[in-house]
Amino acid sequence: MSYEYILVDPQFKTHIALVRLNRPKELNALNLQLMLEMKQALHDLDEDENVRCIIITGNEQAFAAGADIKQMESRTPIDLLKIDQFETWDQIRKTKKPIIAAVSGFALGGGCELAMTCDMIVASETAKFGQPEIKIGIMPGAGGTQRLTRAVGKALAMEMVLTGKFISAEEALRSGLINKVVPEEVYLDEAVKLAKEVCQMSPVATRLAKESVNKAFESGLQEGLFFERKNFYMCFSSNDQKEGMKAFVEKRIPDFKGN
Ligand code: DAK
Repeated sequence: MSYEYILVDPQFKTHIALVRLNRPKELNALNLQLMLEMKQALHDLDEDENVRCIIITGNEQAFAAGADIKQMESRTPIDLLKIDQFETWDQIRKTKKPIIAAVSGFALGGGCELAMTCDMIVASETAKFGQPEIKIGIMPGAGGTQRLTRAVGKALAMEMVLTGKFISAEEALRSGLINKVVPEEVYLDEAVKLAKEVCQMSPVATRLAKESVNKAFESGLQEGLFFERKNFYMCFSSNDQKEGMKAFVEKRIPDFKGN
C-alpha cells in the first residue's frame, strides 16, 4: 500500500520494518491523514508475520513538530468530537509488536507524544523534546501530561508543560524519557541495532512482555502482578519457550519461530 505522508518499508532489515514520517517541509507536522496512515501502517505491520519490530522515524531536522496547527486552528469541540482522533491514537498505542522511535531534531507536542507512545526512544544529539502546546493556548491532548509525567517525574513535566520549554537529548536521557543518545549520523543505525536485539528474542514472549510492562502504567501493583503472572504462564505454552530453554542447555543460540 502506498501513502502520501509516510513511507513504509516492511522489510527494511530482516524482521524490522521502518515507518518514516514524510512531510519534511512542514517539519513532519501530524495532520489527520498522516495519523490515519500511521494507524493503518502499524495495523498492517502488526499482522505481517515477517515483522518482529517496527522503527518509526522522521528526518534529521524533525521527528515531528507536533499536530498540524494550521489544520487545527479553526476547529470547534464538536469538530474534534466528530473526527475522534483519539480512536486513531488508541489504535496506535495498541500495536502489539515493539516499536522504537528513532528521533532527530524536533519531537514536539504530538510529536513528543508519538515518540512516547513507542516502546523505546533512540535519539540523536540534536533531538529536542517538548510539549509547547501551552504557547498556542492549548495543552497536551494525546497523553503528554500522563506519559511525560510518568517518565520524567512531576517537576520537569510540570515545567515543560507549563512553560513549553524544550529539553535536549542529554536531558531527556538523564530524566528517563529516552533510552540512548548518539551522534546524528548514526541514530537510525543505533535504533536498528536495538531492534535487531529485540528481534532475536521469542516473538511470543516479546509480545507478552510488552503487554505486561505497559500494564504497569494502567493498574495498581496487585492487578499488575496478577496480569504478569498470567502472561508468564502463557509463555510456557509456546514452542519458543521449549526452544529457548533447550538451546540454553545445549549451549547454542535459540531459533525462535514465534509460536
Ligand atoms: N503545524 C503546522 N505547521 C508547522 C508546525 C506545526 N506543528 N511546525 C512547523 N510547521 C511549519 C511552519 O509553519 C513552516 O511552514 P511555512 O511557514 O514554511 O509554510 C515550516 O513548518 C517550518 O517551520 P519554521 O519556519 O517555524 O521553522 P523554525 O526552524 O523557525 O522553527 C519550530 C521550528 C519547531 C520551533 C517551529 O516551527 C514551531 O514552534 N512549531 C510549532 C511547534 C508546536 O507548537 N507544536 C505543538 C503543536 S500542538 C490530539 C493529538 C495531538 C495533539 C492534539 C490533539 N488528539 C488526539 C485530539 C497535539 C497537539 C500539538 O502538537
